Formats: sequence, C-alpha cells, structure tokens
Amino acid sequence: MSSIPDLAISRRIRRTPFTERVEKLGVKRYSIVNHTLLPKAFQRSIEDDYWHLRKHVQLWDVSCQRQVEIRGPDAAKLVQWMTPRDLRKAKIGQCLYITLIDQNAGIINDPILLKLEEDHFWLSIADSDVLLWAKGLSLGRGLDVTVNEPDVSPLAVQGPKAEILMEKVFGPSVRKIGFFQFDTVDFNRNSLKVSRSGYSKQGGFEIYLNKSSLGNDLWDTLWEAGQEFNVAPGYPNLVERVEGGLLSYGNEMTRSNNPFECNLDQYCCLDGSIDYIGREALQRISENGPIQRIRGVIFEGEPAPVCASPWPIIANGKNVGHTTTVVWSLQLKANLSLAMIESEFWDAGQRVIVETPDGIRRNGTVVEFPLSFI
Ligand code: THG
Repeated sequence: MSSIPDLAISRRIRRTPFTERVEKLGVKRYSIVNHTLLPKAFQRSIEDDYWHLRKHVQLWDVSCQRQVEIRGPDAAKLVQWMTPRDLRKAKIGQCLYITLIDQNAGIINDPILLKLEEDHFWLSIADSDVLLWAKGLSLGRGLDVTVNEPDVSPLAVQGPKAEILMEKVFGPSVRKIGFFQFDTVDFNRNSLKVSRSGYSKQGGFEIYLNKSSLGNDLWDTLWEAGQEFNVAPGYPNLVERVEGGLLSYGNEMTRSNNPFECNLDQYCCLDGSIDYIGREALQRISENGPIQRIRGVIFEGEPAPVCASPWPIIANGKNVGHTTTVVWSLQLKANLSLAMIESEFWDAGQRVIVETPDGIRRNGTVVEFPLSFI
C-alpha cells in the first residue's frame, strides 16, 4: 500500500480567519475549495464525528464558501441573467438555492443566493471561480455593477443543539430566523449576517463573519459557550450529506451536467417569462427529457475502498452510468452511492452491478433520490 501523499501549502492556498483555532484543535486533513482550506477530519473518526453531529453541535470552518458580491443598479438584472431560477419574488432576507448555468445549460456552480438589498446580493458559492464569470459577464454586457469578493467567511454551527448555542451567544432573536432566511446579529459591536442554513440535514446556522480579525474571538466565544452542549470541531460530513441527499459541485455535477440531470428541475423557470443565459438550451433539454439523472445506488459487500474516481455501473451487461460519491452508510450499514444513471435504468428497484476498483463486481439496487426512507 502506498501512503497518501501530503499537500505542499503555498500562498495560493488561502488560510481562513478560523485556521489558527482549527489547527489548535488538531485538524488532521484538509480539502481545498475555492483555493481555500476546508477541514475534513479532526482527531476522532469520521464515524464518531457523524454521530456527534446528529446529537450535539459542531463548529465548521466553511470560509471556503466564498461570497461573490454583486452590487449596483444592474445587480438584480445580472443575478437573474446568471440563473434559471425565477427571482422575481425573492425577498430581502431570503436565501435561495440556485444553479448558475452557461449557454449550453452546463452547471457553472450551485450557490446559495442571499438577497441583502434590492441592489445587493451575495452568491455563497461552491467550488468554481464564479467571481471571474460574473466579472466577465458584467463587463461584456456593460452592466452598472461592482463584482467583488468581500472579507466574509462563513462559520457553520450545525447539529440539534445549534439553536440553543446560538441563542446563548446572540440572544433569542436567532430563534425567529426561518429556514433559508437570514438576519443581522451583533457581535463585539459588529453586525453579522446569520442564516438558518448549512450543508447538513441536522439543522443549524451559518454566521457570515465580515471582519477576518474577529475570527479567533468569534470561534472562542462559540467554543466556550458551547462547552455545556458538548461542542466539537466539525466539517461537512460526507456520509451525512449523502444520506441527506445534498449534492456537491465537482462530484454530482460539473459543467457537463445540466440542472435536470441533478434533479434540480424545481429551480428552473421554463415558461419563457424571464431571460437568462442558457434558457434556449435548457428548454430544448426539457422537451426531450434528460438522458441521465442522479440516483442512489445501494450495493452489497464490505465497505468499498475510499476513492474519488467514478466507478462503472452496469446493467444488462452494458455500462449505464457511474458513481459520483460513495460512502458506507451508517444508517443502512451498506455501501451507498450517488450515481449518474441513464434514463432506461434509473427507476427505483433496477438491479445493477457496481464495479469497485478492487476488481470486485458488486450487486446493487437503484433507489430514489433523495432517499426518503432514512
Ligand atoms: N451554505 C452556504 N453556502 C454554500 C453551501 C452551504 N455554498 C456551497 C454549497 N453549500 C452550495 N450547495 C448547497 C446544496 C444544498 C443546500 C445548500 C447548499 C441545501 N439544500 C436543502 C435541501 O436540498 O434540502 C434546501 C434547499 C432549498 O430549500 O432550496 O441546504 O451549505 N452559505
């Protein structure tokens, strides 16, 4: 067995306002998202962190969810041009899950949009360079907007005890923040945006720290207040998010996928009443129906090896798709994969074979997505 190579860290890989604290707490592994460090393991096993997340509360340094700020008289126009989701009824204080697509309806990113003012938005992005895309579009179209990446770093507070911890630190007003809404709270005489959102299904908040120099203070305040709630450092948990049906850009979707293939139909306005990049392509795909979709596949055998490359999915002796993310589900006690599967084979109950890189062919079954039975 060869060992896992480590990563040479240079200035191109950005640290965050919370990196010092995360390192003090023994971060063991990083990923890199938007050129920024994202913790992916601490001292405990990923399984222990999973059960802890479902029972207690965790602090996640998700500063890599960079904000692309779009501001100015044409801001609303530019944001609507970038997404097939109908934003006409979006309200200030609302978070909206959207896709950004190109002229072929290929997905550029799947951010959360925060509407701060009628002419002021943040795109809280997944892993691709939306800043450059938005700057290019605004220049090319001569729009009256500024496009920037502000000094804003989200810290997620996730888990069933997130609400009680947030209330202790910021007061009872945080309880009133609805799912996918945000409000402003005070921290050390600074106002911070706080949304009820996060990349888990366990509930929680995200605090958008808008002054890097306050990173240690914010972390320490939550950490100390959280002791009585068994707070721990955490990170977006792969097993929890796959069981919960959350998609990941770069894994379940890339620029070669359209929103239908990722089951994001409900976020696409197709009636021609709004204008956006890729509309004709999206309408065309919608008429014929997508040729493949993301589904779940449960398959037998020992936990499959950890490997990020796609594995073939076979039915009737031919290749009908590939895995996108594979985990050992702690609820099902079985291998659970998200997979892109061709239309004739994507119905729940379809028997398939997953070819894992150890050369073993494992029997599997297609299941609906998101999984409603766990
Ligand atoms: N929080 C913030 N920014 C982010 C993420 C986040 N940017 C990158 C990435 N995550 C964006 N992707 C997602 C994907 C799914 C969800 C959030 C961000 C999500 N979906 C819910 C669901 O599918 O059940 C709700 C969707 C809805 O109601 O519209 O939470 O996590 N700040």
